[in-house]
Amino acid sequence: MKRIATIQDFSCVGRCSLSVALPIISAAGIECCGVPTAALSNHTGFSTYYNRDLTDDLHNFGSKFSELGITFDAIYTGYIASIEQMDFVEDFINRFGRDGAPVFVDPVMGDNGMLYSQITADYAQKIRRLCARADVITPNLTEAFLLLGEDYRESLSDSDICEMLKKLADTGAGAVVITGISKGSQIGCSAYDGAGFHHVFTEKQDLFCMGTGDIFSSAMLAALVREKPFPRALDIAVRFTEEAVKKTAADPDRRFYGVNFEQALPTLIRLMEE
Ligand code: PXL
Repeated sequence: MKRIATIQDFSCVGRCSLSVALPIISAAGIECCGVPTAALSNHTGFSTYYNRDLTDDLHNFGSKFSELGITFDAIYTGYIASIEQMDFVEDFINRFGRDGAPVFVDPVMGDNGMLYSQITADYAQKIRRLCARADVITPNLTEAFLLLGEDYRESLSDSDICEMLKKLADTGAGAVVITGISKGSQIGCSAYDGAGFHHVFTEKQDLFCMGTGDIFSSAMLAALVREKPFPRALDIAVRFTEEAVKKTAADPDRRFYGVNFEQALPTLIRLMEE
């Protein structure tokens, strides 16, 4: 069984980061070790939250992994709580990634043209370095513009998107997936894997959901670790995210802060076995 480490925060309430990566990657049949960058009462999209930064603890986790000789088949990073932690993450990849272990970076910084609370311009600058050494990066449109140092725009042609993908790949990442692209009544992602472009779109649901990016990235990376070909991994992630959003839309008690991905896990398991 493959074992991966995912480095991101644990938010008790508001499905995101570790609380979605762990169940999704486990359901995909991969051992998932969550390395928490911070512990939050709830994610930062709420009007208030408590945030305990775990930078010092991260160094202690690392020392124990070294002592125990623990290594991982892949490393996946999400929300990193501070710029200082970025150095830890780079060091973690060098020390604990097995030979050839792929590195997946979801450069979590914002959505809908806005930065999440606590994310600064310096943060965007620093995460570029991490993206440059990644095998796959999965920014949403907002994050893709931040990585390129360009102003956020919404109306983009297919060739604009392809140009963005190429520019991001030129900065060093092996493959680039831009998520959350809207095209009329469709929503989906576009990607460049060094060999060619891929576009996977589906019918948009009439619902705004937070946390779809974390669900998409976890499913995509799990599919790649399960050695699905790149276009198939994209397709699995889009189908799973679509199903989770549909389940959320059908839930009369839904909350603004998360997607009912739990109800879509049977679909993910089926897609992984096909
Ligand atoms: O889903 C992205 C995310 C992850 N982690 C934390 C967040 C957010 C988005 O708001 O606040 C703590």
